[in-house]
Amino acid sequence: MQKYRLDIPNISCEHCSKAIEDALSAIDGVQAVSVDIPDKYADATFDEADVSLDKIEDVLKDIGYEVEKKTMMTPGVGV
Ligand SMILES: [Cu+2]
Repeated sequence: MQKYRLDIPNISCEHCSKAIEDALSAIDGVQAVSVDIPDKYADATFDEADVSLDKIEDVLKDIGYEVEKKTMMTPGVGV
């Protein structure tokens, strides 16, 4: 399992948060999504056997959100 924090500068409101959560939750392999509106990031937890970070970025791009920076937040290897 991998967890990444994705900085997305154009997150601005509840609507953005909902759109991102819905789009990412619909992807096979994505386990958890949480969006922070004031700090403009989304945390995504996913199984890298089912989905790649590239795919997640593509889906975000399709709905109008460009990922500016990715930070690995995975708590431990093999978790
Ligand atoms: Cu918005």
